[in-house]
Amino acid sequence: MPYSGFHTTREVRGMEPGSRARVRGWVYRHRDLGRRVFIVLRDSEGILQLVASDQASPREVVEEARRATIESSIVAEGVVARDPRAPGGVELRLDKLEIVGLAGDFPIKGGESVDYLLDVRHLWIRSRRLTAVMRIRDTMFRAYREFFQERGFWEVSPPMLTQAAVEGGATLFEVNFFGKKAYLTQSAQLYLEALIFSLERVWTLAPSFRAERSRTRRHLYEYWHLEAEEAWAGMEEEMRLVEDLVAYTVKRVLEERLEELSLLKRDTEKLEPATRTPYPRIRYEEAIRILNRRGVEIRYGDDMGADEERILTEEYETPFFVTHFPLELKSFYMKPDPQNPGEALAFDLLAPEGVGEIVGGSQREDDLEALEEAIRRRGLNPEDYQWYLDLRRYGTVPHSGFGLGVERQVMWVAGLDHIRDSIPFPRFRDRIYP
Ligand code: NSS
Repeated sequence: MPYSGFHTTREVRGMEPGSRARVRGWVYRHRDLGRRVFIVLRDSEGILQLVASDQASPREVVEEARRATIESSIVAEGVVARDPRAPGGVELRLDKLEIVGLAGDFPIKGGESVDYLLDVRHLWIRSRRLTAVMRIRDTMFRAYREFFQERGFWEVSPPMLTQAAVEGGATLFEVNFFGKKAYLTQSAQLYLEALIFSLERVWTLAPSFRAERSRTRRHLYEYWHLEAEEAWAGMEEEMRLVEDLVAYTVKRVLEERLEELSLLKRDTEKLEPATRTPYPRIRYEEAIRILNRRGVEIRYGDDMGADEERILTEEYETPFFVTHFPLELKSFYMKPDPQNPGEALAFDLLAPEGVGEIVGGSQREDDLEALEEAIRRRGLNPEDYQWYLDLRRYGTVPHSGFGLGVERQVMWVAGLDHIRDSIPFPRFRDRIYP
């Protein structure tokens, strides 16, 4: 049989009984009842029951169906019939079947441990659960791109190999670059800042790398980072951009990926409120007061970790901003609030349901001397940042930007309890395989 001119399982489920259909895919389930063999076929669009029976199918088709092991690839042809017991209420009664790739004993049978499933990630990636997440992820990528195109942003491509830290030295991955030290990028921000002086509004979607010290349910060592930077924008404008972006992408997923969300048993009513803006805004000092009221021992000036964020998220049904952090908690490039110079014009966006921070953004320090001073105060070497300081030497402008952790957003939208399943091949400290 040729491998073109096929129907997807989804198309077949919509066809009239009695129509002829040709399908191709992989054996997802297999049941041999002697005179009848049931195969549930999986393709990128879903599943479909195939039946080969002594009564209705040629003998060699029944035999071939019997031989088709789990995860064998097959092509098949037959007549569409309704059957309330079949998944989706439709089955295909076969008169042709060819095994294309006969599978050996498949190493995943159900009930395996998380660690084992990470070892065989290259096979587990075929699971319906991960397929649903990957489709949601794709919808978000499309939505990001459409959003920024509609808003008049230019998409740019910063380097992954860099020469200085953006987000502090502690999480830098070092690379031997022909005998010189280089690093894997933590953020494209400094390069995006260089690009706003011509393009004004830029964005990118690229990997970032963080040698995180602790293993948590929301940290990856390699993640996808959506970042945007705008000339002539202050913190307020930037927060409006961020909430519009997040609301837009959630809306798109709710419109286009309901089947996948349902397969993942995601309660979509909990996502619905996030499609409406504006999101609540609280200042850092207010967040500290809320936490104290909830019995958390945290003082003004302390950093909020995952535990504190989780408690805060219980106060809101939508994502919400925490703003005006103490300057010393934040990165060197953030602009102090002129009204209150001990606080940064910075914001985090926290996702509800315990997820916590998905976006970090700020207005940038645009004054040359203040920026040099901030670099020094953090024990960084201004020599490493000369090109970045040049951006303040030649036509500096007020500007703001942010970074969104794509996997954090996928984790929240898809309702995953761990970040590992929001990316096809997660990188962890103790494993870079597969
Ligand atoms: O460190 S951030 O908070 N901010 C920046 O990197 C800025 N330079 C971005 C910018 O303004 N252009 O990281 C931004 C987001 C953060 O809110 C998380 O959602 C995500 O990046 N992030 C991560 N996701 C997964 N794993 C790890 N390790 C991780 N680190 C940050």
